[in-house]
Order: sequence, then C-alpha cells, then structure tokens
Amino acid sequence: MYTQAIDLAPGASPARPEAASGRDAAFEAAIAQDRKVEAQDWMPEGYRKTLVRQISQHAHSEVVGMLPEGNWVTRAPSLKRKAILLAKIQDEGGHGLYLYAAAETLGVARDDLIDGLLTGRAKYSSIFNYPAPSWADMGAIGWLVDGAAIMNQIPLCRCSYGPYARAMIRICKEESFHQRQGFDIMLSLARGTPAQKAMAQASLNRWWWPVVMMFGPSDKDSIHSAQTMVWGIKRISNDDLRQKFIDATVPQAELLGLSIPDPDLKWNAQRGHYDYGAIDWDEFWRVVNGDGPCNRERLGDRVRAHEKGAWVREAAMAHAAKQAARSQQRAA
Ligand code: BYC
Repeated sequence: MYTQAIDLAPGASPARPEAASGRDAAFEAAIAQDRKVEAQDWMPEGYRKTLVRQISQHAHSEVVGMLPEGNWVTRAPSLKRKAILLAKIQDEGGHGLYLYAAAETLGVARDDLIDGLLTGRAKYSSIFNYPAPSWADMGAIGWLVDGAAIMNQIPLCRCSYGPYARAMIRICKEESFHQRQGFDIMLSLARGTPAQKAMAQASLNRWWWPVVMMFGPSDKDSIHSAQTMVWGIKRISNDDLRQKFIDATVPQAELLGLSIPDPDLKWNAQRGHYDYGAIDWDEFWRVVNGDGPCNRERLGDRVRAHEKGAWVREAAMAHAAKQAARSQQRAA
C-alpha cells in the first residue's frame, strides 16, 4: 500500500527544491482544490508534525487496543467466538502497522514513534485505559468503541494526506466487521438469560461515558481542530462526531432492550438530535494524563511485550542482513 513512499533519512523533511512561495502556493492549491498531498510533495512543517502526532497516536491506540480484548481470548465462550475475537485482535495489530507505515512516509523512524509510546511521551486513546472484566465487554467494545472509531475514521478517509487517507479506507472496512461482531455479542446476551442481559447492561453502563469522551475535548477546548480542519486533516469536529455517534447508537440500544446510563438523554425534535447529559471532563483529562483505571497496567504490558519481543526483532534484522549480503554477492 505504501510503495509510493520514498527513501528518506530518518528525521528528514520531504521537501522539494522550489522557491518557498511557489511551494506554499502549490500546497495551498492542493488543499483548496481538495487534492491529496503525497509524501514526496512539499508541505509546511506544522502540517507534517500534526500528521505525525495524529497518525502515530492513532497507531499506538490500535496496538494498545489489543490488550483489553487479548485478555479474553482464552475465556471466549465458544470456538466460534474465540476465532472471531482472534481475527479482530489481529486486524487491530494490522491497523497499527498500516498507520506506522503511513507515519514513516513523513520522514520519522518507527523506532522513535514506538519509543514515544513506551516512555509515555506519546498519547494513545483514553478508551483503552478502562477495564474489561466480563465477556459482555467484548460486545460493548466492538459495538461502542469500534462504532465510535468508525464514526471518527470515515471522514479521515477523505483526509488531505494521501497515505493516511488510503490506510483509513481499509481500516474502516475492517472496523465495520468489528462493530457488527460486537453488536452480535450484545444481541445474544440481551436475548439470553436474565443474568446475561444484566451482564450486557452492566457493560453498557461502564463503557458509555468513556466512549462518549473518546471523541476528544469539546470543540471550544480542542486545541488542534481549527488548524487541522483548515488543512483538511479533520473534516468533522469532535462535538459533531460525538453527536452523530449518539444519534446513531440510541436506536441500537433500544433494539437491544438496554438503557443508556444518561438520565438527560432525550430526543430534541427542534434540533433533530438527541440531547445528552454533562460529560465529566475532569475524568477525561485524568485518564488522558495517565491516571485512569488501567493506564499503568496497559503501558506496563506494552513495555513487557516489547522487551520479550527483542529476540524476534534481532532475528528478523539478522535475517534481513544475511539476505542483503547474499543478493550483493550474487550481483557482484
Ligand atoms: N484520548 O485538540 P484535540 C482505535 C488529546 S480508535 C487521548 O481535539 P485532535 C481502536 C489530543 O491528542 C482510537 N488523548 O486533538 C478502536 C490532544 O493532545 P496532544 C484512536 C486525546 O488531535 C477499536 C489534546 O487531547 N483513533 O484505535 O484535533 C479497537 C487536545 O485534543 C483524546 C484515532 O486516533 C482521547 N480520546 O483530536 C482498537 C483517530 N482526544 O496530541 C483500536 C485519529 C483528544 O496535543 N485521531 N486527545 O498532546 C483523531 O481523529 C484526533 O486526533 C482526535 C483528537 C479526535 C482523537
């Protein structure tokens, strides 16, 4: 997918040797005409840095997002559910890889990005710092977390940066399967025994507000939105996406026969949207800043997995070096 990537020294900026004003004009024209900016095109440093930040945070979220579900692979209630869960988790690892590859086209080294995650320098989505203590959480994560992810990611398929937009197209197709498998788990539980239905309701109660927060701070507090919308990276604001998600999800909860834990949730015919209750932004920022229920556990697990995988990386590098030496010998 990323064969358009060019060979750049890590840290090098993909600049074209043109006069500054011409470069700016070409970039501005691409944005104004809604054309894609590609890796080899000149781009303002702020645009490049913003993309590296967002794409790498997104990649980290996919990788950390494997952890709450990984815990349930050995406890899935049937072979079919286990196979589906495994496939979903594997997809998330794949999404992380497409996204790291997309970030690399901007002249950053993957090792630096991963170091940012492991040292706590880089953010990942707040949502993965919540626990998943019951099987119903596998349903709620797929239905709600992947549902929110799709809502946020569909507009990113139209992002102005080509490699990110193209990665998002494939990711969204897979997320759609993830969302449906989650809803299917919730449906089975909601139509099951009273204890199963209660488990589904308890899970919805736990995940609802963290998922509503996942779209990011309200528009008035979003520091990046104004600029990223001008650049065509973000197409729909945090609050507008949150509203679209709530409007789409309420009827799904009704179909499941589950109630959303928000006493202020009600249809507003005048606005044509659901009104919803106040979001606990203190909780959001606590979690974003490292003090959520599972932040330490998630990061600790990632660091341990990285350390345990050192021998695999070393073996792969040694193999690649051997292959390169052999093809050099053959060419000589
Ligand atoms: N968690 O100015 P703002 C998934 C940070 S889905 C943590 O509005 P922006 C998956 C933000 O980074 C999840 N931090 O920022 C699903 C910024 O801090 P910095 C991943 C958050 O970038 C299922 C500050 O708050 N999806 O992977 O314009 C299974 C101010 O915010 C959060 C993506 O990453 C949060 N929830 O908008 C497995 C989608 N929200 O960076 C995996 C791509 C905000 O200045 N990303 N912050 O230190 C985006 O669309 C945007 O980056 C966001 C935030 C909407 C998330």
